[in-house]
Amino acid sequence: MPNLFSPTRVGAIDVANRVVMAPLTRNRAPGSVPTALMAEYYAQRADPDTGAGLIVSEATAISPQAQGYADVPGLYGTEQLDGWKKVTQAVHARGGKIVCQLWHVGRVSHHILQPHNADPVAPSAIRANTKTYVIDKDGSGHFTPTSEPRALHRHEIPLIVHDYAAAARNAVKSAGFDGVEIHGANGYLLDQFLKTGANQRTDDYGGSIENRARLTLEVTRAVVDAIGADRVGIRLSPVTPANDIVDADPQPLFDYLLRQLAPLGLAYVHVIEGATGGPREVEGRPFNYKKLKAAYQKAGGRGAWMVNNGYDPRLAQDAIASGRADLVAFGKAFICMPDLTERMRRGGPYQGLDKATMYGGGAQGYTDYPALD
Ligand code: 8OZ
Repeated sequence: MPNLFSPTRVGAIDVANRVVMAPLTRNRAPGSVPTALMAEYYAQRADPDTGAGLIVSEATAISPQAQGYADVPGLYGTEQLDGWKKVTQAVHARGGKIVCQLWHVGRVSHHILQPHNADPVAPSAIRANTKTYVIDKDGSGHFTPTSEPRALHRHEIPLIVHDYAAAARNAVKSAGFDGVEIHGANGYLLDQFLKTGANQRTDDYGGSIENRARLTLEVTRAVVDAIGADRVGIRLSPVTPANDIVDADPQPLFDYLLRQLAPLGLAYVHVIEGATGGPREVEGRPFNYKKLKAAYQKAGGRGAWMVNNGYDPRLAQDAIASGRADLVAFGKAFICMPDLTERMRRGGPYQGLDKATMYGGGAQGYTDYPALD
């Protein structure tokens, strides 16, 4: 029977344990370029004996337009790729594995973060009632409401699909990542197209479930064509309210999406259960994850099933031992415990998170959380 500490295969990637470091936005990449400090941070969590079997990088912009927060990294410029190369080399030197999370924020942005101060793009011109993170001229960072988006023209959509594929190629071929994770969750561009609350298009990307799922499927196929399915995962959040997103009827939408993804042969599917970073049950938004997984597998979906959100060591161990999941991703716990896997093996001790240093800043609250002796 597998447990949290048993090795497995995630597509083409051999992992030493079932403990995954979830993608975590930290806003420590000035000018979108990954730094040496970031390499140290990821390397601290990459040891296959004490840390993550697999690291999913913080969300990374696939293009300038894809950016929605200050000081998040990108994956489209030479300097960015050189910066990431240092990160992946540091992780691999410790024996770890790391995939890059491919990100387009869509409407969750601010015009001051966009090329030529443009309005952020979205399926429809509906503002998200949420905040983004900007840095003022004096260097102080703060959260501010997103700006009004504009609806994408039909002819712009293939360019975005192309940007995802190019970023995936950059990640694997230039930056040395073991694979990529498509960010289809948390109210960003792909989730905006999927869900009725943000998508009111009247063309073939809006309306029916088939139409709303079209962009996510086109992006996934393009990324698979670029780097091979066995190095591609996708993250989804069927009922999260994050970034003001909602769907009128998420179960048939996600059951359909997973049935369509199944034949592609992805390395893994990563599901956020409930409200991202919050309760595992969302009031008024029931969802059957078991049914979702069954729909995927019945349609031929193999690959690993990764779960996330509110897992404690016991719930995680149960999920693996019962076969309900193959991998469990931990976010906040990996910020404050670089050796989380070793701590779970020993049954503790666990240490807490300093929320004040989550977004922006330097080494404090980033690379200075102590490991066990
Ligand atoms: C927290 C702050 C900014 C971005 C996500 C990429 O929710 C994020 C994110 C989280 O997926």
